Amino acid sequence: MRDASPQTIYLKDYTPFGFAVEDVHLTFDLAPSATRVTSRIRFAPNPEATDQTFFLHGENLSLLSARIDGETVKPTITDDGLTCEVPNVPFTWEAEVQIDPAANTALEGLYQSGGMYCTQCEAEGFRKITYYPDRPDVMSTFTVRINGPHPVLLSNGNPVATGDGWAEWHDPWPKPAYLFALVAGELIAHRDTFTTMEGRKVDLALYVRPGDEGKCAFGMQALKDSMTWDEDVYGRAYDLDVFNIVAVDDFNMGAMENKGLNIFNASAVLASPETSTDGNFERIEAIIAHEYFHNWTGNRITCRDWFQLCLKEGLTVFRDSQFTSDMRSAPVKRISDVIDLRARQFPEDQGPLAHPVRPESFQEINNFYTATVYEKGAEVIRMLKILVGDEAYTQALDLYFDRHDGQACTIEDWLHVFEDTTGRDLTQFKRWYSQAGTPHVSVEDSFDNGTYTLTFRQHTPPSTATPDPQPQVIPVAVGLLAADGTEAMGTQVLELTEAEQRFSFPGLEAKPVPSILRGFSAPVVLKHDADHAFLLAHDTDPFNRWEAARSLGKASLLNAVTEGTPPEQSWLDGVAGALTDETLDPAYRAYTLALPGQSQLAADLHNAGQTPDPDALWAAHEAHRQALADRLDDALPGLFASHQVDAPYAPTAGQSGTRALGNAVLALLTRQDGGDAAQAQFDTATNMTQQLSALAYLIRAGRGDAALAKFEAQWQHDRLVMDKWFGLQVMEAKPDDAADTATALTKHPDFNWKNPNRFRATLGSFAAHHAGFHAKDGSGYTLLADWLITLDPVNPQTTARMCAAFQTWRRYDAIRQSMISRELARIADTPGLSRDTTEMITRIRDA
Ligand code: B3K
Ligand code: ZN
Repeated sequence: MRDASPQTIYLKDYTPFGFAVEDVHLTFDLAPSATRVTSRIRFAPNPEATDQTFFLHGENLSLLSARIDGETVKPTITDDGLTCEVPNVPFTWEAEVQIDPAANTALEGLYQSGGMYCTQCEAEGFRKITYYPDRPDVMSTFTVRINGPHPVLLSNGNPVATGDGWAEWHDPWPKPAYLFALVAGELIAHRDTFTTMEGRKVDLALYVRPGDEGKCAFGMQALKDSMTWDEDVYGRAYDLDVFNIVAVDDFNMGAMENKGLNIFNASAVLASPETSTDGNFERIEAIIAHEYFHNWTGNRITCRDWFQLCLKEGLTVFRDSQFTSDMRSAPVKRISDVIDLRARQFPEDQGPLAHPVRPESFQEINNFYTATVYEKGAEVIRMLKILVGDEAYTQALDLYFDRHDGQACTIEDWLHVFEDTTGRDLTQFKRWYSQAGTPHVSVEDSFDNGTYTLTFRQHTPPSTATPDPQPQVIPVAVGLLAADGTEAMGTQVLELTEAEQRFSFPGLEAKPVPSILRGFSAPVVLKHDADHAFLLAHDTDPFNRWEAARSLGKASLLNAVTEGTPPEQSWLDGVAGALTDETLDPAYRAYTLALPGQSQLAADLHNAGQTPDPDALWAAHEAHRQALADRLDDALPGLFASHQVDAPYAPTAGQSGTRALGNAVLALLTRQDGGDAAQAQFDTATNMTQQLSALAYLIRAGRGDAALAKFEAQWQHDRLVMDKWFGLQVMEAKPDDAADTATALTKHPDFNWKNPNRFRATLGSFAAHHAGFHAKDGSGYTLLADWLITLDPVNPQTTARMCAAFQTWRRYDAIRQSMISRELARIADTPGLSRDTTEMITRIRDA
């Protein structure tokens, strides 16, 4: 049972641990309900520490025995660890504890999934395995012996020896405990090898449950591509003899970068054309790259404390986005990253959960694995690269790896390498790490005597986390277009540092049309009355060209909601023009068709001082899609036919772009033909991308029942495909039916709510259904709250994460607010509520 009043931890209170750990030996005797963990750890007093208290973290452990230098000791045990008298010279600590992996439903520490044993230790799960200084600045080598009857016994590092019923592993690279991992089970290995640029031959293996061996090839190729890319682009080679990945069905997030033994949610690694969509393939490639890249940015150089989480996560997200841009299309990747940033990070930054990229306090660190730390953290690095230039970025990174290899570092260390490389003072830039909130940048322009002037104003709305935000360093990439659409000035990066700043461009013949924030050069809200139709037709910057279509669509939708106007001609014409422009990449054209999400439109209305009506937003979306279908009516069958892939399925950028556009057109066509083309596609589909999109449109058209039944019969045996079946029905439900659909699915015999993937597929999809979740009668709020209350005692991490569905509650009308408030109170008052969920609900209610 957790503390009634959880403790708040502050960045400013950091002190080093009183002891260094020289090496760690662990022995595991595996048994489902009574696993024995024996530890032998060499400690030495840390001369740099002022506090020499010997405190070891430990939670839910039964201590069977403890010895110091062979003598039995009796430590003082509390809920969160133990203290003990120790000598002030190096000594050996030995302990034996017993744990219960079979009862571990929180999926943190050592637990069981589908008959196998696996671990998740980041951030603070190792303390559920044995007593240890479970903090990232304590790094050590580990030797692990596993005794168990399973054919596969894995841990970090290199294999040392193995025998009947046991295996021993040694990890020569000092690491914090959060990177510890162990896996045991009846697993099948998909093997390959990779030779590094240093000539080291690495044995690669992807371990899966029997039956999944046909879904490994793509992940393995992605791993090899990642290894090559990190050598080519960052000069970083792999450093062990083996690299293992294990797929696990029950996992709280995507994957985990444990040294030499990455553990993956099965959904983030298993792929086949029949069972995975193009989007799944791209996500898998990115996650494999992300976890692999952590080997240098996270593992070799780790974080001093959890406040520095963005040091590894922001950088690694940035690196995986560079990888995807290189492997696929850079403009398309940028567009999808910005869509994601606006959908997930902006609401966080503009609501009660706002926190700086480097937070200054927390109660439960798992609650800070956020879009702000990850995605805004990556944007900050992207800005830094824009500001210092590509060459200096490469030099700074080389210095970072050189200077800090083997260390646990801070954001200060990170910024110093840039200051030392470039001579730049990054004091003001550092505000990106310390201030919460999204800066709003407004622009005015004037033209006088051949000189064009842009005036920028930046303002960050205050938040509880940052009540008095100061101006930030904002790189604004700007280009100027002449009236005939040619470029009057190529892209220049302007550096905003003041609240108000002016930039002049002399020597122009006529007033140009500005293209501002090209490539989305900073994570800000841009307020600018641009000539979107002109930019959509002429901008040479692919991001801003897409952004122009987006802005037209947004304006048309917002006018429809506030003024009741029909979809605007400029948007219809612009999108029709882009859609039929064969010079543009199909994937890009598909993005041009997509409307800004209803939740984002709700945020826009709220920011403009209005109260969003979810039903009106739904209706506006529908009207816009219908208007587009009508506008393109004649062209749709031809466009559909010309965007089909004849070649055998491959998850390449080219093929998936063609399918994305073909399916975006099919969505419109379904509105015109009642679903005949979608039915035909469903009946003949040979890959999941085509099958699932056709199914979605059939549901939308109100004729999905037979297809849903057929899909279920076809895929009942496949957990990951059935997650899609659960999710899609909720996503595609009409607002009035969404809660009933979700409720009915929770009664389905295959609704295993303790499995995070299935829970998220059903309830997560429901919370993301804007009009369904915000149904007028409050049924959506009650449904989600009921399930959060049910899940919390079983899996606090997944529960706490999903509480974020309520973070936008202050946007809505008084009646909805009071209904949400009641549900938040009901969750908060639940006896024994976890620290994770308590912190989230408190933050959401307080602001
Ligand atoms: N580092 C892990 C996330 C751990 C989350 C702990 N609640 C995966 C990643 O970012 O690569
Ligand atoms: Zn990561």
